[in-house]
Amino acid sequence: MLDDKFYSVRMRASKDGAHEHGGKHISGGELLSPYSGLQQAVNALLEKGLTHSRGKPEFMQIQFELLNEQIKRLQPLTVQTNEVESAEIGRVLACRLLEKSGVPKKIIDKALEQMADCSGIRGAILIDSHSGKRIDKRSAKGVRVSRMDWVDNDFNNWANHYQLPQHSRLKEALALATKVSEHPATIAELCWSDDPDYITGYVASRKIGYQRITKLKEYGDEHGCRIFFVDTFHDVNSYINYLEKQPIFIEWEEENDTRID
Ligand code: PML
Ligand code: MG
Repeated sequence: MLDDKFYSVRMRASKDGAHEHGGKHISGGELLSPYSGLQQAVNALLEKGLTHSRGKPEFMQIQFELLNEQIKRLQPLTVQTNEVESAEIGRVLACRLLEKSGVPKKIIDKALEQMADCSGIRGAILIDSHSGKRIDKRSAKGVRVSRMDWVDNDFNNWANHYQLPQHSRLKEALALATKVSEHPATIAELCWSDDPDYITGYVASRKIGYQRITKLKEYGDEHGCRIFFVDTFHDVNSYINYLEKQPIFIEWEEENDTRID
């Protein structure tokens, strides 16, 4: 690449006021771009925020910022798709996969009980996998995982290779999950979308990879979920700093793919 300096480009959109004034979250987006690509990056995020199934935004912020941190390059997590017939079966499977990743059953139950109070949170909530308590102290904001990207062409080759959909949604979710699971404090992540027209979610961890579950809620439901189960043996502040600040590029090359099917 000719440009060696990269910028983090971020967007957030809401309606009925800005997020910090209680507005409804509509859309968010993250990109990494060289200076020469900033216009295209800003346009892509503008388009994303303007055409969202959660509604028409009345507030939008797009910002870019030069990165001083070294960008880390990661291979995507391995992906499996689990077809399920109902959201109920999907959630039972999600719990099994979380247990398999090392989260105790009683902690999963406790986290899911807290989900009801967490509706409307736009970032992730962090749950201590020893006590089941929320530890991020970020109230309605949650923790926004930022500064990660995956070049479209590289993602499309990867998706072609594994016969997976070439959706930006899958690209963005897998980039985020790969970044999150790379940190040793992450035991597992559970996520489903807050978009009413998208019902596939996933459980991800280093142990089991990125396990898509085709139904985790009903169509029309605008309640999303993003929980990180955290090993609090690690320092929580430096973990949050990694999630928010460490720039990550996902890269995939067929010849370096270590996946065993
Ligand atoms: C989101 O849209 O906010 C999350 C989508 C998660 C699932 C993506 C997929 O694997 O299809
Ligand atoms: Mg969404």
